[in-house]
Amino acid sequence: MTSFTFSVAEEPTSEEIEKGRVLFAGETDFLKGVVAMDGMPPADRLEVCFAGRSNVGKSSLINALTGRKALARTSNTPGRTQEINFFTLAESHYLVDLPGYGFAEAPVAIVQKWQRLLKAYLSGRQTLRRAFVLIDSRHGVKAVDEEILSLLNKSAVTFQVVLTKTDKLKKGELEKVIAQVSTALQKHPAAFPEIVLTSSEKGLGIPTLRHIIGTLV
Ligand SMILES: Nc1nc2c(ncn2[C@@H]2O[C@H](COP(=O)(O)OP(=O)(O)O)[C@@H](O)[C@H]2O)c(=O)[nH]1
Ligand SMILES: [Mg+2]
Repeated sequence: MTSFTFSVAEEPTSEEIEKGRVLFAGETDFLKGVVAMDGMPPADRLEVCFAGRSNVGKSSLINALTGRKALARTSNTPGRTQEINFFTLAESHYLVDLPGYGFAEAPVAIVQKWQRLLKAYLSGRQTLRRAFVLIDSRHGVKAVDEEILSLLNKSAVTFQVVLTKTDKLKKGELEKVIAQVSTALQKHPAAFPEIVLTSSEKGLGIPTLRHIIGTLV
């Protein structure tokens, strides 16, 4: 079996940071929440999506990227949103907030509906350039994450792991979780070999992520 090496995404240069900043300084708006494929907006621009278990910090990350405090609603009540939420970024991008998973109390029917919609979205969206899979840096890759990782791997969408809430960790702990994530990603060849470390609270890694999104074509 081929072995992949995962590294931490490099700090962008000041020029690259500026480009990312300019992109994300563009107007951002909530476009629509989608519950079925026929509700998707036209695939007429570059698209990235964000996936992660409930409470991982997905809404906070989208808010931090766009500099909008309440664009994607953040809340302490996990598992509420079962819609795929589309946000416009400038005239050129869609940012897509996928429904959170791993909410133990969700009824089976809801989970199945989520899986069907997600599968259809991930395999059928021509303009989807990258999926960011958010992993809580305190927990690493858990069994609940494996399903989305496998789904992404099968759908041939390049995905990149973003560690969230790194402000909650000490340096030694961060290195351990990076190693754990790298090991867990070995069996998923569609994984992009760079991990992004972020803290929405402290703004860490936000310019890096903006830069990464800005370089996708
Ligand atoms: N310390 C810290 N807390 C965070 C960070 N990002 C999110 N949170 C908290 O984690 C909880 C869940 O965040 P939210 O963005 O709603 O998660 P979502 O369910 O994945 O959309 C909230 O209480 C946030 O304030 C972060 O970078 N650092
Ligand atoms: Mg959310």
